[in-house]
Amino acid sequence: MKTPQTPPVAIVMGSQSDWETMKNAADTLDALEVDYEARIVSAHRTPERLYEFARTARTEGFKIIIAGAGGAAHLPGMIAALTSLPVFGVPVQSKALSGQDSLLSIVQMPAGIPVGTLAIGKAGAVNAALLASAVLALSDPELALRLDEWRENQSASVADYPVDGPL
Ligand code: RP5
Repeated sequence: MKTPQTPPVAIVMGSQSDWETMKNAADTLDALEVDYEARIVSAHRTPERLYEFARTARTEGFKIIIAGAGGAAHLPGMIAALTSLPVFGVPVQSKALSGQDSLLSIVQMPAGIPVGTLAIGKAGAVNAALLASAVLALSDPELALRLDEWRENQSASVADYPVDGPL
């Protein structure tokens, strides 16, 4: 059953160590005034938590799941296997392989269970939040306006000409 307190977006990550990356998704949602809940759910270390979260996500009231993980990054795919909610995967930059392992683990889903996969690291986390907001904005005109404003501000922040020296 949908509870009014449940935010539309769940940000889940495989480890506390992923938060430095996934906080960029949270900060972007904050800027767009989109509510979210952030949780640590490890496919490997807390598989029962993963099952419980993914199986109940829709009835809890979540609409979109942003899932970040690194290395053998099964989290986004396993969540997508257990719920038909949209899942956006963020490959966290790993130490051993700089996130190439995370990217390939998340992006190469077999046909039938989609994970919308973003770029490795901060860019992916920010864009996952923007994409989630764009989907929610389909049925939220005020959010659509905030998203347009966010883009206008981004455009305005880009200088016309490069300058020498540090920024
Ligand atoms: C993955 O293993 C996590 O998503 C994290 O990116 C990676 C390393 O986790 P820690 O060893 O830092 O907890 O499951």
